[in-house]
Amino acid sequence: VEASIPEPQRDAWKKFQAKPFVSKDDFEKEVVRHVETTLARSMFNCDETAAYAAASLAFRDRLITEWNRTQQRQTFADTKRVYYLSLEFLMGRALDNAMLNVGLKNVAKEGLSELGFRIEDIINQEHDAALGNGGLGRLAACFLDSMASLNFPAWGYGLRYKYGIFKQEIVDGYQVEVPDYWLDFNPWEFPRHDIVVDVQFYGGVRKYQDEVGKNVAVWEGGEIVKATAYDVPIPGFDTPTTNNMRLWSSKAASGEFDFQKFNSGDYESSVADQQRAETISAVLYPNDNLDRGKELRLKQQYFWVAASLYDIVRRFKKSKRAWSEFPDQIAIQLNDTHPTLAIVELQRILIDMEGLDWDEAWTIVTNTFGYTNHTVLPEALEKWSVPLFQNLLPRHLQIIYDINMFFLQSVERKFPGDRDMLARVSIIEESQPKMVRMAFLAIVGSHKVNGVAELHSDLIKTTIFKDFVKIFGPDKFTNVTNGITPRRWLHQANPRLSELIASKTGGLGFLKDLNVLNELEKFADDKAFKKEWAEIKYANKVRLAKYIKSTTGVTVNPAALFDIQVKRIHEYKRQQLNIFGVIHRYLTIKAMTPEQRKKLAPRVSIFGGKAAPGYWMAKTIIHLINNVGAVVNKDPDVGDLLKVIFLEDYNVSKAEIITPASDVSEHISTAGTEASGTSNMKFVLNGGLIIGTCDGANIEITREIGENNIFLFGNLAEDVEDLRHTHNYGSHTLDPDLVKVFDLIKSNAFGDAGAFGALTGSIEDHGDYYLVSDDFHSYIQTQTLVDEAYKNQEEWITKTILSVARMGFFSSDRCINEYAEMIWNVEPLPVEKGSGLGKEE
Ligand code: GPV
Repeated sequence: VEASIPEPQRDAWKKFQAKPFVSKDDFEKEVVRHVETTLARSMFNCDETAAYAAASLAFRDRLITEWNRTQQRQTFADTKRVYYLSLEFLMGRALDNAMLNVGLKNVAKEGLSELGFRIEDIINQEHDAALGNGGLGRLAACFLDSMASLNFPAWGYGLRYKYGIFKQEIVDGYQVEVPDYWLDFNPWEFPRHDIVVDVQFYGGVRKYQDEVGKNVAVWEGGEIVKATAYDVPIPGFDTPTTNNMRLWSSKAASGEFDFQKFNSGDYESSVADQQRAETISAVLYPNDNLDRGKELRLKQQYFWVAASLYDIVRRFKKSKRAWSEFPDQIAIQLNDTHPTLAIVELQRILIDMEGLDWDEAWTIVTNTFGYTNHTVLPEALEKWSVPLFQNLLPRHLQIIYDINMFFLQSVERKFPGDRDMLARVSIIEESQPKMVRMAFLAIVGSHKVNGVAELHSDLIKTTIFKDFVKIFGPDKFTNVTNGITPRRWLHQANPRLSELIASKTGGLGFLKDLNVLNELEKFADDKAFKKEWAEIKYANKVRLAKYIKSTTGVTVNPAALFDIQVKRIHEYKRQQLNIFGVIHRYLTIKAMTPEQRKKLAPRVSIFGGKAAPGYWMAKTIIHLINNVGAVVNKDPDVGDLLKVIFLEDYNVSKAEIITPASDVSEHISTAGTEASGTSNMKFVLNGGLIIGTCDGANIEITREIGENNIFLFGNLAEDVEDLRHTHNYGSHTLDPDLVKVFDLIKSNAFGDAGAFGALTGSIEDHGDYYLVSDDFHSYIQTQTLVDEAYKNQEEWITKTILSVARMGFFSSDRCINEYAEMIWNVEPLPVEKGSGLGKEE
């Protein structure tokens, strides 16, 4: 029931409408009010936690006012909306972002200072919202920022995990996982206890013919779990548009607990039911680029998809439009295959609940969805066992079989008699047990499929989805190269650099049109500019050096070359190549004369990243890095020339400190394995150079910034398959320098070598699938070039300025505009800068 206030009473509402604060005084008033009322504290009892809480609540109130207006404006305009379905949103902290996006950070800074606090300390109180694993989740967060900043009517839909990605502790060199309970105090979410959706699981399907002979399917029985909405406002930068991220939380259908069971004395099991339902949204699966096929994960997926689609369809039905207009009003983007069930769920709603014909419904479905693929790694491609599916979602399995039948019939018409083709492209894999191939279902049910960088989009067309290009034609497949939001990854993470750029390019306009950075080219040889530029890099390195000292106890020299690799630990990302290279450097230093040592550029090798808890090889790599650090960092022969640091618990807020402090960063995946990578973009945008393979977005970064400004090495994607074949069926001799590294490890130089046997063995004895040995020589040589180039600081600085100047392409704003035009067919809803927006700049 809509509870709209009648016309005559609305004047009172308008008179007292909430007004977002703009001035410092009004901000302080809000903070004091929240301290004294919301938090029930006072000036005698206000620590930094309380000040953080009050400042956040003040900004939250402000955001929610704009959120309300935005939603009203979008509903009234009734234009097409985008729904971005993602199981991960790696948002990081919200306060700093909110202050900068509404343009009131200086107001808040002065206000907090008058109230007795330093803004940095307050910002640091916030717990990261870490509802994601890595690049895929952070991409979703950057996209939300861009969609709001560009005024697109767009919502994100996800799960409100009680536990985000685990916190990583390093104990004796090993990774230990600690649960991340982040909801203790979260001012950024609004529980919507009025928005609750029933989600059904299990049960069975009854089929019959109705009076007019139509086939009807009824999904009945089973159990119901309730989905409650929690809304998180997403403020755009320098615009009032404030979009919504809606996260679903699960609860048992009977509320607190089952009163019937309770009354019949079965108290324990009624509480147990409750617990079981809440398990669905309890924890984020900590795997990156890996599918484990667990039932609870499928439950999460359906729970989230069913609640989101119910919500979307409910909103559409209020408009009283014909169903055929659904795709004109709604675009749904599937962030990887995780939400692919949405395709089946919409078809089910249309045919089972709304009574549409199959074909009519299917046209609507396929015109609504777009699917983004983020990997070609076979172990990451989702498959669900048919028996598991049959049990959990019996009606959906039937619909999948029907979708597959109609699809295979169309393939048969196009390629008559090609049985192999039918077997290859079938959505159902005829294995034991049979499996549902989610990527194939996503392709068949979407109108566009995109990869996330040019090489990757080419690879999916020529490898894993080759047959589908033949079936649907090449136009169904497209590329949208990833991007990052310059608001967080430049303005927020690197305020001094942002300020310098603003002073030379006429204000903060570059944050809305990143191509404006081009204007920096003319300063690439400007002495005074270069000096300021270098000073900022140095200051950022000092900041990181302090952080390293305080967290690891190791002193590093900020004048050394900072070489950083931070990302999820994965064999394909090849942190092992990096650490073997470090060991090689250690051997080289040990063999040098004191004179030779004087000529070497001091280096700090910095690693960070989490390993999936069940990924033993990744954990072994972490262990080796830490053990190498323990030896190298206290070796008097080495001193400042080499330090090896592993930063614990890498996350978004730490990335904001780490990224601006690199001289070089490493993006060294085996060619053809990293779909895009996005931290490569962040590092270059912050004035760091890259050492990288010809993989993912590295290739396009090279094209944009010029090959003189990047250190590329290693085998090409096109040669990887042959090399692997040679390893397995030809001769496989290891690189001699790598053999020396292995010999040192085996001499127990870094602790009991037994601990690293699986790692060295994967390369020596098990085919070296990731081509570590093949690329080792080229990697070492390129690192030597880095050493040499760093000695010429003048040229180095010029390279970094030119690189930053040419990074405009990698704004996530460019990405979102491409999605909007090529996939979603949506327009922004422009909005005049109304009252209430901060007018700082
Ligand atoms: I599939 N990605 C990720 O972070 N987790 C996953 O489970 C899968 C993909 C990443 C890719 O590995 C990156 O190359 C890419 O830049 C990122 O998704 C965003 O597209």
